[in-house]
Amino acid sequence: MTDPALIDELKTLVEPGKVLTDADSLNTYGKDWTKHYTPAPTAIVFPKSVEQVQAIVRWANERKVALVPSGGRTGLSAAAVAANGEVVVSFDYMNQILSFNEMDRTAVCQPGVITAQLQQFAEDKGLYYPVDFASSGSSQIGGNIGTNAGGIKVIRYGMTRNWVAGLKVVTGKGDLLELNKDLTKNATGYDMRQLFIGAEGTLGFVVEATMRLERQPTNLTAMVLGTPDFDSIMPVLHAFQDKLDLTAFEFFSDKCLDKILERGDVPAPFETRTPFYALLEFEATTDQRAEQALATFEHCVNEGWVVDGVMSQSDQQLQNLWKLREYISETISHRTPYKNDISVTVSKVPAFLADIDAIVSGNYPDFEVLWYGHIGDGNLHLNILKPEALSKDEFFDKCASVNKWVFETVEKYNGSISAEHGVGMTKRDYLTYSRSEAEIGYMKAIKAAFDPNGIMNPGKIFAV
Ligand code: 2HG
Ligand code: ZN
Repeated sequence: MTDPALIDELKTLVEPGKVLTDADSLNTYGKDWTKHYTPAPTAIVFPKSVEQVQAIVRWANERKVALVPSGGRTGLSAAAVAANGEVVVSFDYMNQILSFNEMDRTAVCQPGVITAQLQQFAEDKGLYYPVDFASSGSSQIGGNIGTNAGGIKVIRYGMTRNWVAGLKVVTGKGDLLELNKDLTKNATGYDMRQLFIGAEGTLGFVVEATMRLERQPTNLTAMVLGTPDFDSIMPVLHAFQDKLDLTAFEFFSDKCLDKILERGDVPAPFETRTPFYALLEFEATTDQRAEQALATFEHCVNEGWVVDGVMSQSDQQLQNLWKLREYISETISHRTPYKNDISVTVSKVPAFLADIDAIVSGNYPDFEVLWYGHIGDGNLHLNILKPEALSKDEFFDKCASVNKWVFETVEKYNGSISAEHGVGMTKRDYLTYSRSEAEIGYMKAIKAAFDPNGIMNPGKIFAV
């Protein structure tokens, strides 16, 4: 616990009322969507300027106080959880888009800008911010940068990393650095901007980010296709990629569709039920593109890879098809599922999924296993729902062995134990399945260079 006397010092660094210590605030700001940890921060501080962030970090260095950055708290790896008396630094009041450069197509954002706010801003300017996911209405740009957030459009646009033109950061030592100066071409040695992206606040805090914007896509059109088995999905991906520039290629199992339909507010894509579904999206810029998509669909049916399908004819239909995929995580969240967010190269996906599925269902036939994710990127979300008969503790005990099998398989296939949700606390003990001891040694040395006192989000990515 941080000495309460120090909190009075902290109060002098920000505006009046911008340090909270009441139980409600500690509980709210001390956790993210992982829900497995008990939040226990000492205080929440709300800086309003770069200078205030710098003052907080310098003070924390002097007093050896651990700081945890807090954005929209939608993370799924406990990177923004404060469970050890830390001071949480919330960017809720640094939430402005400061400027826009039409020629460069960039917007300078404070870290607390909500993802959807930037998406709307871009749209108002006739442009597009392409990083998108179900939590874009609450997640913040600073958090997206901290975790290198991915989402549903990565197959076309890449991860958050691709959209950061420049960063201002306050390092763990309290220095203010301006990284890359928004340049497209810059060959002056180490690109430290990229180091801070995905660092989960362990090197310093992002205090300003210049985000690139893109031309708006035209006439986005989605198809949902029912496949007779899992192995048919990859040939479908291949067939469509041969003909079209896809903006998304997702999948979900029939069990996921069951959960969505049980909600009662999302229509079924079509009557036929199949074991798996692919959801793809493309720009139907010309009639020819839509015809190509239909011809590819017919080809997939003739090959036996697709049983039934539907193509959106309006914006409303496009949105309804997306709900089938985007609502899954939220729909099952009340069951506190065991989760994994894993990836391999696309060519390895079928064997990889089959291996994991066989191990889990072979050992625990009573587990309800839900598969979905960004399969066009090789990124699978494995969710397991707790059987009624097991208590939460019994369930999570059994899941500890699932973790081991899953990560051993990830290692065997040269994959990642965290494709897009980050390492945080939930994956830190498994990092060696994806990163060599030597690599981790260099990572720790980098952390020590930027944060010699170990005050920046300690216990995240690596144990302290
Ligand atoms: C998604 O793709 C999110 O829906 C959440 O990354 C995945 O809840 C999950 O497992
Ligand atoms: Zn995802």
